[in-house]
Amino acid sequence: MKQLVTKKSHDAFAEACKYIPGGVNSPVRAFGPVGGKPLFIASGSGCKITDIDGNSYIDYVCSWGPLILGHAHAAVIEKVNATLQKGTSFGAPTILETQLAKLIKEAIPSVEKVRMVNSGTEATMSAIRLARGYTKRNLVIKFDGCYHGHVDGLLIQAGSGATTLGIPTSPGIPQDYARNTLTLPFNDIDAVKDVCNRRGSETACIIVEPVAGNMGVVPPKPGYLQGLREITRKHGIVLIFDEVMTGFRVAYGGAQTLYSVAPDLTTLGKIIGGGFPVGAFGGRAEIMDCLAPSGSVYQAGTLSGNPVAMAAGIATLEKLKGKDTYKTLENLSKKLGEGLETSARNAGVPTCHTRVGSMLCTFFTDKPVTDYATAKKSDTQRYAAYFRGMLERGIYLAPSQFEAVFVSIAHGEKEIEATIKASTEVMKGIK
Ligand code: HOZ
Repeated sequence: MKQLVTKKSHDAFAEACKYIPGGVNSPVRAFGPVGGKPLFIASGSGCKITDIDGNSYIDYVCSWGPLILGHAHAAVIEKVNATLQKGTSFGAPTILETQLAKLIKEAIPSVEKVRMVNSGTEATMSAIRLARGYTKRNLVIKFDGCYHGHVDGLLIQAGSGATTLGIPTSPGIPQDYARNTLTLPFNDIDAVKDVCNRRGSETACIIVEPVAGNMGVVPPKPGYLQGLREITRKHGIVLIFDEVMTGFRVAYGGAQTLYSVAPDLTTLGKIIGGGFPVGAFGGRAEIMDCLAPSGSVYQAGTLSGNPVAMAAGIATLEKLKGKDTYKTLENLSKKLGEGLETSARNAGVPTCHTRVGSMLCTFFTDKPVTDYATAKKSDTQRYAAYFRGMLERGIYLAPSQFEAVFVSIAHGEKEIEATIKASTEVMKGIK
């Protein structure tokens, strides 16, 4: 293990802090909860990233999920380059938008029509407005620890950075917004039944990450998603699956095909942009057609459906469609998950390991993690020590206990083995 020299990153961070709040453009990146300072990245190739001091790491953040093909994949770069030469934005339709929409519809049968936006946050915000417009109801039900972007009405008991930084409900959200959001424990179907029996007729939508990925990775209990489908159908509530993280990740058709539950609306992002800023929301045509200009629910965007981003998304999905992609991802991820679990067990460190496809998590707790309350029992100091030990050995994990490990098809057996070896060493030193 060589001593990490990160002086250039530290200097760059000090400079960034002069101009950017907290020195970063998204809070979890600041490394606050794991100690130390963020690394500034110079380049990425395959499953590796290199910082501006020249240190190279096996990357399991993968830009927080989008880079399922790895960094700078040749097919993506080639299509993006070709598209760039023809212009970067027109604010008018291009054929690329329809091509990506068609690929999404083919992959996710519940999506009959889809609208492109610029981020996952925009997708959930728009899907909720649409659900409200469609049902003419106001109430939204979400689940503790699920994160749906930084939308006002959804930043209540939210996961991801909000949990990492201990901000359960952000200041700046008017009481009037918060009043229209009910939060319930994830994986507790009786709680949903109970609330819907009392307030179902006021409820516009239930929004859920079908596999929670922003309080660490928490899979749905068997029958939970089916239960949500039955309750929402009974009460005329729009069921929204937030598949920004899981879409094209846990299966080509997302969590909804993996668990065979069709929501009314789906939000997407990350992978469908191939590393560019993209989001999308889609679903039943009857609901989607309520959007302007076919309907009266307003939603718009100058850069929505941007040709360069569409090109990256198309190249990524085309590649993912290839034979055995998800089998390869599953095998690599299984090996990694089992190896990490063994490393903890052999060192006597109490941990709970979760995995759905190529999304994994090591929670530093001895109890099973099934929801936000149990996820929050994790020892974040131990995670921080683990994170730092792994980083020193060239493994780049998310700088927060409450995020996922993402495996890409660019990771190979060699990197998985190196990661397990590093984990074995680090776990031995965890107090
Ligand atoms: N919301 C992302 C994690 N779930 C963080 C995005 C970022 O910092 O880039």
